Amino acid sequence: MESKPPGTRPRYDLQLPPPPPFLRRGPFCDGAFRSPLHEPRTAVVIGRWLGAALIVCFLTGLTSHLLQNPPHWLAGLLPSRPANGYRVTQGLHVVSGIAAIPLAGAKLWTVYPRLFEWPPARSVLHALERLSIAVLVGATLLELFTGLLNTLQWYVWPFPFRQTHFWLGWLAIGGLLVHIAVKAPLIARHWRRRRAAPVTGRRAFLTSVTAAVGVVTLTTAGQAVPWLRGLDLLAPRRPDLGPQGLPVNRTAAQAGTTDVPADWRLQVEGPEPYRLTLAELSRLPQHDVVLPIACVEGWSASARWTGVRVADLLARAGAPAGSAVRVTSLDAGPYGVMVMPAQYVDDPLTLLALRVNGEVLAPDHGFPARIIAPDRPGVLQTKWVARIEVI
Ligand SMILES: Nc1nc2c(c(=O)[nH]1)N[C@H]1C(S)=C(S)[C@@H](COP(=O)(O)O)O[C@H]1N2
Ligand SMILES: [Mo]
Repeated sequence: MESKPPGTRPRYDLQLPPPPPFLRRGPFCDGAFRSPLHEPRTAVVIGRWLGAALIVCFLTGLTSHLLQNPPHWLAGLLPSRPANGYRVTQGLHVVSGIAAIPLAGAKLWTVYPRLFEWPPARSVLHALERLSIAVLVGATLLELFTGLLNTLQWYVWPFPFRQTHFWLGWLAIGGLLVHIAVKAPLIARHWRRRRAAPVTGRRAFLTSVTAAVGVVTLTTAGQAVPWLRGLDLLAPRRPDLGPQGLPVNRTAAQAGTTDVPADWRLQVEGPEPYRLTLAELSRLPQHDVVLPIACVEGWSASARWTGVRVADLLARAGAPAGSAVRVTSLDAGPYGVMVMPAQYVDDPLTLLALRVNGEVLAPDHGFPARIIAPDRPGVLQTKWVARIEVI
């Protein structure tokens, strides 16, 4: 048994000299941390789960960022299939991010006595290592916190969410990789259960952490995973609640688009520009597609959309094949203008939708016309479309 009787300082892999007498109180006193679970095998087991969750979260977040704001060289290479690709990566992003919250709590609890390690730094290298952990912990906690609040659309900070979340993600993953590299020998030593010393309570602790992860995952994943919908108790959205059985992110009232001007025309700008009334649009060949809206805020929901193919609208404007478009909404807000690269324009699933689930679009879903395209973030599924320009 390596488990120590209460009353001793946690030892980990090194023997620490005690702090000076005047500091030996609170967390610095002998035996301040009584649980035998502040030990490396527990830290390694939870660290593996947490590391996996953070890596999945980072990669899917990067995917989301690149899809929403592709750099110039990438824009033309993004695939428009599989049609629900973004739904899957964004669902994984939010599920792994939420699962990481209890894991991060458990991991920090396991290792936090080391915060009071004495001396605070034994060498320049050791000081750097501790600094990298400060970056890792700070960036990860802020990242998880801002991400969770974003699913609630609750922006309590003065900085822009997306850029902050993006750069914090890089800091966190950088800190994580440095941490794994530095701890590699320790991790290797405690990787296998066979070689780990038994510690009282470890199994119960790990079971509790697994249960906590299971509960937060099962009660929130339903915002994106259809067959978990019934358990969706803690997520801010139910994907089947909202006008026409579909959630709304920004309502027509918020966007100031409740009253569509009586002289609304879809304006198509290209070599042969033209304008169409809603009645004229509805007389063009209509197509039905089943596509999800997958919001960057974590929820997704599928619907049956009916409307005109964007490719047909462009052909009518004499646009050459392989044209990209700029779509402008009646909404003057930040998502009122959207650029769509050619591969989405050409995809027969990409519609200027006039109807959803068999009904004329509700104002909140973009009446009179909205874009719906495969494998794109919800934020680019522009509602209240006024103009489509070939670029
Ligand atoms: N013009 C405009 N279109 C928009 C938005 C917006 O704010 N303005 N919000 C987008 C976001 S973030 C999402 S997730 C989807 C949601 O579509 P829905 O409200 O019809 O479900 O619409 C998108 N289209
Ligand atoms: Mo969204």
